[in-house]
Amino acid sequence: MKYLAFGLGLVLAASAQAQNQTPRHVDAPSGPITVETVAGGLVHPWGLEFLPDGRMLVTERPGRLRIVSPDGTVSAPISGTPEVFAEGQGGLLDVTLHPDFAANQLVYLSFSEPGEGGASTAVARGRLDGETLRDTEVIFSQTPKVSTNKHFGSRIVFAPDGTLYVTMGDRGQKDPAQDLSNHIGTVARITDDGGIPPDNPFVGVKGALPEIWSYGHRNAQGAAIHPDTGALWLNEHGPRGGDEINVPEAGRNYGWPLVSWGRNYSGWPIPDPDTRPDLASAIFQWTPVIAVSGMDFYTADLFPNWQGNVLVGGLVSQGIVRLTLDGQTITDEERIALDARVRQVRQGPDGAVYVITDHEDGALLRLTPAAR
Ligand SMILES: [Ca+2]
Repeated sequence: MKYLAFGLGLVLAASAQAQNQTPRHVDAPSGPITVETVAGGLVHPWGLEFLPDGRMLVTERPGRLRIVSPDGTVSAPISGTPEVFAEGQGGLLDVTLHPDFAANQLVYLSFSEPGEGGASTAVARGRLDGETLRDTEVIFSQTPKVSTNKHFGSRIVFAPDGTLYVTMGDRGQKDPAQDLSNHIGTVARITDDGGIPPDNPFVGVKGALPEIWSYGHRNAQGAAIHPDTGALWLNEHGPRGGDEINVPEAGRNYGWPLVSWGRNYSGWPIPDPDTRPDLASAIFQWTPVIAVSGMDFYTADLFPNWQGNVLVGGLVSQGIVRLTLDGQTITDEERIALDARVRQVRQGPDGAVYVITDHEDGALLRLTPAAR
């Protein structure tokens, strides 16, 4: 009994500490930043979206969707979410709102869908009603399903024209990323109900799947729409070396596994050169890798010097990277250390930068400028 009481005391002390965490300061190269923990105790959080009322939707990879209030209150899991394949890198992944959410309450989720042959990336949508998703339906499934548990990609972002981009990984299969008869290693572009936009590049092309927007991607886990051009930008993991930022154009081939700035982890050579004139090249690459995940453009006033920059998360680099742009040219790079695996980085409606840390005890962080 004595042992039990001692154990319980420790648990209480630990959770009390987590609730009262004081903001910390990070001395970034461009100035000090205040980092607050909005909510902790999230299990491998992956996706983050802002509701119009100021609350936030956060996915947990094992298969839960939660609502986090600005005061840090975390809801019970939202019911009505799809069954997920929660192994390895798989599970409940990204979340986004329909552009007309205020009228239709539609929430979109990407996830690893179990099924015949293994699992694949899929997109479901449902209508948020309190803490329930109603009429949840799967509107897109990557084909084929395969038995690996990695490289699901899986960011979902709506374009200004109302179509939905779905980034997908190569599922560890490599060569099929060059084969247009499957969705392996592609970005798909679909309508809000999973249909095919008639102006997709491979509509009517024999042997190609009509959802495909671009291909030759290895594992794109960050994506955002450029605020001025409306174009999709994404980042994708390289192998040993060669994390990339790409600006995928309709129908183009981004090269994996034909070319890469990286080398494979074991035995399997990637031919030189790093890119070829017949393939679309990345606009930026990191070697050694930062293990890219998450992306957003910064357009708010709170960090005036960050306006027009792109923010990228790093799992291995344990922080965010702020890139200054001139068109599609990266002119400066700042590394902001957060000492945690960053899965997603988003600008919030208040102009603060929100960060999801992907750990067993993961967190939702809020970054604001600190007084010098
Ligand atoms: Ca590439």
